[in-house]
Amino acid sequence: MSVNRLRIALQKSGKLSEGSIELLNKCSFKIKPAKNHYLIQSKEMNTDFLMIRDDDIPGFVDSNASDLGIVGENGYMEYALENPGNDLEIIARLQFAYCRLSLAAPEGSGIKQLADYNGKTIATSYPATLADYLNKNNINARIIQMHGSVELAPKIAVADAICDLVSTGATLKENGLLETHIILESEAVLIGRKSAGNELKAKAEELMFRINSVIDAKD
Ligand code: PRT
Ligand code: ZN
Repeated sequence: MSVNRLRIALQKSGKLSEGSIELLNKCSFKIKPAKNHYLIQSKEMNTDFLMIRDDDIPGFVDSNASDLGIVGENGYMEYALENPGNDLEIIARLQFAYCRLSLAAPEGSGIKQLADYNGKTIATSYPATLADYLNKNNINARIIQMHGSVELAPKIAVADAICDLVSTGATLKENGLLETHIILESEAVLIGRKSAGNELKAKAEELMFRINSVIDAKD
């Protein structure tokens, strides 16, 4: 077999994709995304970029369908908690796509302190991360998983409160929700496998050398 190509999974389109592509293009990769292209090949470091949904990135890397991936720390954390014994590690924090995973409750609901969440129902797209936080803080609440529009859950009486990603806070405000507790601070991270062999580890280091030069130039 010829020398293995380096496989890097990126979000195809969404809040991580632009930042990921911009960062890598500053590292000379020349990625030009196109609508139906799920594979983008680059001569630079003989790389295959796999353009997929962000939710699929941790699983791709963990199961060796990709060598590296760029994902939100929140997505990595959810996967890691859902899959104990996984082989993933964070190789580097990439300083973009900053956000936080927070608990928020409707204005006037009376939910302010963490203890106020006892006995309540909380809607979230991050059930494992929320359950872990609630357990560690001895809070007993029911968790409802939603894959989108989490901020609408209290309005339609599906939940008393939510746990969702926040960036500017505008979405919470528009929906009459008050942020009460930050569960996780997140940014884009480069992930890989702990058990990766020496050849792959060396490639990841070379990539990090390039990425760090870009990040350092920005600071
Ligand atoms: O299609 P695919 O599954 O790939 O994308 P997606 O829709 O699941 O994810 P996407 O693109 O919305 O987010 C990808 C990642 O970007 C997240 O996992 C975070 O790591 C990061 N990120 C950074 C954010 C935000 N900022 C963000 N503001 N992800 C989501 N939001 C949403 C949030 O859910 C809420 O609806 O934006 C809204 C809040 O924003 P503000 O500015 O109103 O507070
Ligand atoms: Zn997603």
